[in-house]
Amino acid sequence: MLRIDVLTLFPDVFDGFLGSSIVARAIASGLVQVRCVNYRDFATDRHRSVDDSPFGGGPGMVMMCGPVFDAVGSITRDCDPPPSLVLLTPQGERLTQPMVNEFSGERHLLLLCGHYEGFDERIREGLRPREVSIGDYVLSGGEPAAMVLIDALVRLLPGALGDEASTTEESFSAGLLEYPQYTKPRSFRGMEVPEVLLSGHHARIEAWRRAQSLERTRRRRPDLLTDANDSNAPI
Ligand code: JBB
Repeated sequence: MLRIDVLTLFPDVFDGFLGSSIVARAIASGLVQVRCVNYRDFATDRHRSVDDSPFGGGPGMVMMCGPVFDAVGSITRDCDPPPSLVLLTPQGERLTQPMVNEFSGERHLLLLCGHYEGFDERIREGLRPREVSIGDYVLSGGEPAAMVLIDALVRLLPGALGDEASTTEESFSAGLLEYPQYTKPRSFRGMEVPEVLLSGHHARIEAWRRAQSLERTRRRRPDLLTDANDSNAPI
């Protein structure tokens, strides 16, 4: 059983995600446990502050050390071995499938989601978390990034995907984009399903799909076809 703790100022944001489809089933099957903990429960002043203005001035607020260290301490206290800490931040290493594969081998992860203008630097200095970014765009908080990581991770846990999904993944030529897919009806508003898919000729269908995958990958994501990216192949 993989254990994932999430530190966040907005635990409710995870409710719909954790209650849905593959993640919900993995939790129900005991493959993974996900607990969300609010930093605010570790605030110490009467306003339950978790952020304050930056030394040196400037706009916005910064996540304070106290509630973050105390929250991490309270989760880590009884843990042997201690969890691997992951800080979601635009300053992090880009999330890739090989990185997700690595995380899926961990027993216990503690994800730290930030808000405001970021974290007091001593949180990085004192906790030495692995810093992870899901991409170069501005988010309001680390929660969407944490959900991306959890989703990618849970799919790799043995038994997390039903028969349907795992079959799809098996047939997916590793590291290529998916080929075009069609379902009923054969004709829709003048658009037809390619004849080869209706032929029942399995070898020809396989060849067509392979060619479509390659061509689509070459056009849209040529970066996926370079040798340097061999290890980026999903599963
Ligand atoms: C957040 C996306 C963190 O670590 C930083 C930083 C800068 C701005 C905001 C935040 C916290 S919210 S986490 C991932 C956005 O540099």
